[in-house]
Amino acid sequence: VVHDTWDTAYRAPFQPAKVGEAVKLSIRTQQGDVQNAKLVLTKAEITANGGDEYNPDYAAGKTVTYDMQKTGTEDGSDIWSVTITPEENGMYGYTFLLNDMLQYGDDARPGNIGATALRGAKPFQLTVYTADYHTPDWAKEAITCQIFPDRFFNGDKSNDNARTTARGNQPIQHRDWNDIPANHSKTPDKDGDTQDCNDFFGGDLAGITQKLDYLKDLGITAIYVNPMMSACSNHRYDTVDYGTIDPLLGNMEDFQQLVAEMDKRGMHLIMDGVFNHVGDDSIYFDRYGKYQWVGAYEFWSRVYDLMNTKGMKEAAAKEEARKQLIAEGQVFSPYQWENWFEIKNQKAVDEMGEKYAYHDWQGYSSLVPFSDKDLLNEQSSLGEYLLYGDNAVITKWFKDGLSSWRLDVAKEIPAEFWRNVRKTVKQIKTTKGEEPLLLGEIWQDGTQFLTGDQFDSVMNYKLSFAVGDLFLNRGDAKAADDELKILQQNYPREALYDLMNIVDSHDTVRAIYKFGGGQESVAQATLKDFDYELGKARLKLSAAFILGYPGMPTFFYGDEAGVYGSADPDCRRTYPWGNEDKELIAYYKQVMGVRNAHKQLFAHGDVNTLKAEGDIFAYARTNGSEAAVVALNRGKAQQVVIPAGQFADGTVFADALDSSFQAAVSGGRLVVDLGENQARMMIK
Ligand code: ARE
Ligand code: CA
Repeated sequence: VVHDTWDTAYRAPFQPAKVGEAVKLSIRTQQGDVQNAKLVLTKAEITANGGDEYNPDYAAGKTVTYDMQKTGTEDGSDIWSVTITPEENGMYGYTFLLNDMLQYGDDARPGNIGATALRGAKPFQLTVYTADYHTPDWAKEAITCQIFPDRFFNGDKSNDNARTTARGNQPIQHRDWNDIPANHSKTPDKDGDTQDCNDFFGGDLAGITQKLDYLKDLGITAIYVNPMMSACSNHRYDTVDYGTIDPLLGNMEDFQQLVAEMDKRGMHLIMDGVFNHVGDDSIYFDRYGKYQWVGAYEFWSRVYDLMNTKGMKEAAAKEEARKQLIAEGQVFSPYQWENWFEIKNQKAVDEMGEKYAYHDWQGYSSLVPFSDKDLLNEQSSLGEYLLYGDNAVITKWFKDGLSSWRLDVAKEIPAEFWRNVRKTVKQIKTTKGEEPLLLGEIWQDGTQFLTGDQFDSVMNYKLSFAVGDLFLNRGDAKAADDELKILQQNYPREALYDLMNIVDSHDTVRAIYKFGGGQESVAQATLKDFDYELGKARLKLSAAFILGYPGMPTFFYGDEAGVYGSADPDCRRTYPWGNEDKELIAYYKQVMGVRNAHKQLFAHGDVNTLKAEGDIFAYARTNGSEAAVVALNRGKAQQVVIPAGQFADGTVFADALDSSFQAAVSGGRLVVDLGENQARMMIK
């Protein structure tokens, strides 16, 4: 029995289907073996899978069974086919049922051919997206730099002490720009936490503004800045106030200046939207009782204290105590009325049940998730505040010049909220008069978010694994190509072309360190822990790869300058101003230049793999009359024969990275000399 999702004889189209578009599915069985074949199609329910993962649940979904027709017999096989036209967007799964007893489904190896099973066959995935799904062209055309603001450039020393930090106003710890970040696990704070993240280097928004010409000159057209709203830690995922800029980074004027200067250079700003949790030391939670508004934590502990002192024991007394506190005329934030947060208070648990136990985010007590995600709906003041209200956080920042949100821990927030975010945000234009970009932080397959009703894009960790681990580190170009093919099959083209293509981030080891053989188990990497030159050679390959590929190539600040480091926080070292690897910067500038010089082709053109074998990866980009062939060799020097039958014989490709090299298609092949760890970006 054969069904091959990568072969249009079995599944057409290859790409996801638009709502209302016909999909033809076929299966081949041994001649005479099968008397009837059925297609079992299920639209997945996306449900929380125990913990935090939202996964497709096929068992819970709506199932429709279609009879297949025997359409012919060839080479000893019967061919069965059926054409379906899904009417709703979403993630679908399908299996085949033969003779009403034998199932055939995905065998879980990358892509294509499946396997038979008596029961429980795993469905093949089929993506159906809304007919009007559109993502911003500026993102497809962008080259992005990701900046961790404390570590990029200290442009304003006067703000270095603009605030204290959490836990009863500890002073912030300053470090010398040439130091490396403290290893957090060694510095437990007074609550016994090990993730205090209280070492600061002074980087700020003024610093980014002052270095815009550097970024522009490199070829960067968009900047993704890690959280910059008021917070306590150096990473600022523990939001204190969604409405203000962290004083250590500057103020609203600095923000406006950054945006204005970016505007002048045609650059787009992507900001981190952290809407799953807030900081414990925030105006919303106020664990330390620091703010004028009484936050949720403070409020509920006061309620229970009151119940205690007055000996009020019953459930009804809680309500009484609450009213009494309000009557005392305190300034309450609107937030605790609906109990936005879960409270760490045994009395609360006893009184109201386990639901009110306080859960921190993944064991970090400084991050407090919203207790009840239903409160993100239109009827709640939390929903109002974040999304639906007049000056709601999510829309407000677009008025201030934002072009995009990168949405933190996207899978822990219900899809319904993201649908509403899209509905709201897509009605507004950015201050540049453009379409805003919604980009989710997703590490796994992101299909469920990319069917037209939620995000435009996700962080493409899948590609970083395919290109960085499978191809560049292990030398298995075929395995890498298979992974990329799965993305091409699962993600609608609109999404595929603005994915945030990365090789590393603030959450991973630096790519140069990984490519040079560095191990994550080393907390603070030194040059002895990896091979810098090898790492650098492969880093260059990765840059060429993603600059030639569809999607939004994104670089973590300093990668281009030779910054290395192990896992968080070691990957967040300062940018080495004055001590950069100039040769590496020149290379980045060159490859970015190639993409920017052929923007239409690289941003919008078709892609197809020409060769993916062992150390060699070559792919073509085509767009009307334009064409390019990107060829990479992560092994020893060799002459490579690249199938290029899609181009007419005699077509000449010239390497934009090496003016001395060109090759002409001959007999449907391109013969290309590739040195050790060499990339060529050859333009027709
Ligand atoms: C801090 C310290 C670290 C220290 C750690 C433990 O910085 O040095 O090792 O504590 O002591 C933010 C900060 C982190 C900080 C953390 C807690 O940036 O530095 O760690 O807060 O204070 C999963 C999530 C994904 C998440 C990653 C990190 O699904 O959403 O883990 N990423 C975002 C941000 C982070 C941020 C937060 C979330 C919290 O990008 O920077 O952390 O707001 C698999 C899974 C993924 C998983 C991934 C990585 O592939 O599929 O789900 O991501 O592995 O673990
Ligand atoms: Ca500063």
